Amino acid sequence: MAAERPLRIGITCYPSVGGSGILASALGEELARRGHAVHFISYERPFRLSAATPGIHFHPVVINDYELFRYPDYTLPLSVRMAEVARAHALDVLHVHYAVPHATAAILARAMAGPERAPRVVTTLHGTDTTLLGRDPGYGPAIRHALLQSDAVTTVSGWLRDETRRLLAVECPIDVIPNFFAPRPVTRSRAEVRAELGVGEEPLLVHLSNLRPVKRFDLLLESLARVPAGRPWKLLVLAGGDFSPYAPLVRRLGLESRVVVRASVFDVEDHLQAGDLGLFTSESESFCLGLLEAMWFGCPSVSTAVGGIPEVVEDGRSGLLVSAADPEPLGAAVTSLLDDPERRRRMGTEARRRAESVFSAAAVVPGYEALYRRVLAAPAGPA
Ligand code: GMT
Repeated sequence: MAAERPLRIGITCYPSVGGSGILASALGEELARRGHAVHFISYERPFRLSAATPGIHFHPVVINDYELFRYPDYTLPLSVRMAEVARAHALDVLHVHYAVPHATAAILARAMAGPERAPRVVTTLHGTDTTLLGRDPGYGPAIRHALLQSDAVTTVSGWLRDETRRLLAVECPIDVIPNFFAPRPVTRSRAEVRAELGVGEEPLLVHLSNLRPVKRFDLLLESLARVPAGRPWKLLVLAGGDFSPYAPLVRRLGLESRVVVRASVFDVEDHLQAGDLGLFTSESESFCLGLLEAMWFGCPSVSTAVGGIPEVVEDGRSGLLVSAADPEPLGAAVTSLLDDPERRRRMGTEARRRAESVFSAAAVVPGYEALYRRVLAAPAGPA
């Protein structure tokens, strides 16, 4: 059988710190490694995108801040750039991550590219594009239209698929393709990183997120305050957002000597290998990429059983899920794993095994390639 031809794929995502941009960058790199040509289109080069991977191209979107507009517009310049890149590089597929405004821009770009050069549009929903913006009457109808006009729609969990159907009433097929993580090699030893963090033999809890209110970092701190005094532990926070609003609570709970914060860390792998236990207390989460990143480094986790998290963690095997947003049971779950290093290690091994077998590039990226080939084989237009 003849080998399938490499594809030309456009990817649009948010370039700044955030799970959807991290996932899109990793996907682009993996697709390029598999021989496809990958064209990123965004207002900045995504921060996690390696400069070294051959086959990756970056096309910046230039935004003019015209005085006559009260609010600067990104959607139209983005759609124009998408159409230019689609024509110039004969894109097969335009894969947009996070619906707003990327999916709407892609639908417009597809129309502008013209019938000969129109790429197929694949939209991947990541979370608040459905759960927050999908409910907003100022956005919901535009998101729904863009989804119905996409050649394919994917979500990062079954939970998000169901929420999308419920909130946006879209009847089109939705494929669930989970997130994956492809860790880069570490550059320092675990011992070096722990020494740099001021951590000795005590268990190191890790939390990584943008610290937005949905992450309920306040609940996380309150839960740790319930761990009985005398247990040795520290918490490493890899903050992709502003930590300062939480500093007063850290002080009030007397946790100053326990909490180590590192902001906008690029060598996330170096830091994750230093951890022993992940802690995530979000009130909503379509997937929780940070939790998966910790699993890759053998960290079991304690987390709230919300959204797509139960699809990532098997309760009692690779971590502990707590159904109530309540510091008592969360603190008790943390304490139980602090007190039982053997169980923690067993669960950590299981977390790593699950990450490798279910959420690795090798397990997930072929699903995207198959989806691209499927939409290319089908007549153009909505699924
Ligand atoms: O939707 C958001 O809140 C932003 C988004 C992002 O860009 O980080 O986070 C979502 O996408 C991530 C990557 O797929 C998921 O891991 C997060 O769970 C999800 N966030 C929420 O659902 C709150």
